[in-house]
Amino acid sequence: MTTDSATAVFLSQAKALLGERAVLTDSEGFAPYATDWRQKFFGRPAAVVFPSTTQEVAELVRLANQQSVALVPQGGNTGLSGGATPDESGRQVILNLSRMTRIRARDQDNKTITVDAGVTMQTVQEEADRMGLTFPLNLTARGTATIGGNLSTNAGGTAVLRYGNARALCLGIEVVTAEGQVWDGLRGLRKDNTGYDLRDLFVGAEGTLGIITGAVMALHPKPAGVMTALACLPDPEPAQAAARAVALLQVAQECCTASLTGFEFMTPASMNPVSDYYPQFARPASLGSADQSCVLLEVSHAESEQAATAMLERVLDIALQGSLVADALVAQSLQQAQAFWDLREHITMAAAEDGLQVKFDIALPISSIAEFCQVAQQRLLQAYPGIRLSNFGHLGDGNLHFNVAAPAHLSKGLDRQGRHEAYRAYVKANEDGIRRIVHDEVVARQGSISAEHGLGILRRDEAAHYKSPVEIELMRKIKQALDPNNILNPNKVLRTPS
Ligand code: FAD
Ligand code: 2HG
Ligand code: ZN
Repeated sequence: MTTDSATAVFLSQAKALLGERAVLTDSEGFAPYATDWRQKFFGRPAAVVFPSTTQEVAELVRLANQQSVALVPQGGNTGLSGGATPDESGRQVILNLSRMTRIRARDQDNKTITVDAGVTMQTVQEEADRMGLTFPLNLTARGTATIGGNLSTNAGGTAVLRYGNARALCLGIEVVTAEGQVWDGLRGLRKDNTGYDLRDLFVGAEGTLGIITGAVMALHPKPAGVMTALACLPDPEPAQAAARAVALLQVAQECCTASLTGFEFMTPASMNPVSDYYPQFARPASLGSADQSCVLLEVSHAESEQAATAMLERVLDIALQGSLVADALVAQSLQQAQAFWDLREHITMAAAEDGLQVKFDIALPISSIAEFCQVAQQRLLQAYPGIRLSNFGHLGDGNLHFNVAAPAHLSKGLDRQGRHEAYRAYVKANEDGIRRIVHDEVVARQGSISAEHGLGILRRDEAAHYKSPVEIELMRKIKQALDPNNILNPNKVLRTPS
């Protein structure tokens, strides 16, 4: 039997199982599923299937395994590494979990919530809020990104500094294995040392080892007061500003300890597109000058808003006196705090509106950030004159999005479409070289080439380049043991051996 006829058998079985409406085979409807959020990767699936229960997922995987049909798990399709995009063979089937939206249990005393994998991050945040608690995992795509996707990418976001990433907030999971068995690991325990940590194997596996169908997530008490400030740094030179931001981070951590819940760095090149394409979310005109970088600080206090304000003001006083900060605004209302976050959260959207970039998601020891920024910036500008270095990110976690945008002059006189084509062509021609410079400098400082977005297809080969053969071999052995027929998201994370 050829793979194509195997796919046809699988699809007729899938239709019998789920009903015709839950199996999309009309290629005209593929667009939202076959391409990634950035429109960098374009796949051609055989179909998109939409199960709504764990049992349906298990049956689908069992059938796919029988027919050797490759499945590409997908949640909200907001991933930034191409992990949820099928290849161009026309044979892979997208297994989209967005119809699995049940809240399975709310446990106030244990401070946990148990959800289907297709529940969005925002829904969990809202449920937690109704329980008088908080679900602190937070990122801009919260309305679409799913808990299954968050766990599979081990997502980070803007509160990792205090609460950890998706892995740290996950107490238990339910998984459908590559053979279609269901592993019920939905334990809500904070401690559990009973052998190999299977949960943590599936978290961050980007759908290559199993399908996450449910999860128990940890909730936290709500802080009584949350205060936000936007500070601008004196240095017009972005690498120096990064050094200054690191110094500010040290002060903020000393003053606030665990109450520091957000510390986001933004260079002018990252904020300028927000002014251009989302002027309503631009940086406040009254704060510093347009060539200065900013830091968004958030402090959460268990006692009161006054206590949070006092803490934040102390940090800013010390910073202003020590010339770490040129100017700062402490949010005077929830609306103003939201405006500061809107600026930060629209960087990715504005960048996408500007055109394709070379995206980075690097992690470094905090102590190396300043020197890294200086060296990487110098090397990049020398090799690629005119590029715009749109550096921003979760500096408090040592995680920067050291993104590179094409030279602006390439779009002179062009309309939006022309600009997008010109920048796409530039990225295509130069991406490999740009990535090599940045990632060589990252790895030279014991950093990571992906802090929170994962490898997917984007960084798969680079991971193989930088990781030791021992590490890659161990990863291959795990993949072989858990997915012997290579039907789960093949060729992602690890290249399928030819
Ligand atoms: P998808 O994109 O659908 O899938 C991502 C990966 O997980 C794929 O490999 C897929 O195969 C796999 N997968 C999905 N669901 C399952 C499942 N149930 N079982 C097994 N495998 C599965 N990420 C951050 O970490 N921090 C940020 O601050 C951040 N900000 C973002 C801002 C914007 C504007 C956008 C568009 C994205 C941002 N992201 C960020 C990236 C993205 O939102 C996260 O990676 C998110 O966790 C992906 O969730 P998803 O449901 O969309 O997953
Ligand atoms: C963020 O921190 C996301 O906003 C997206 O991780 C980063 O656009 C990016 O490169
Ligand atoms: Zn990020």
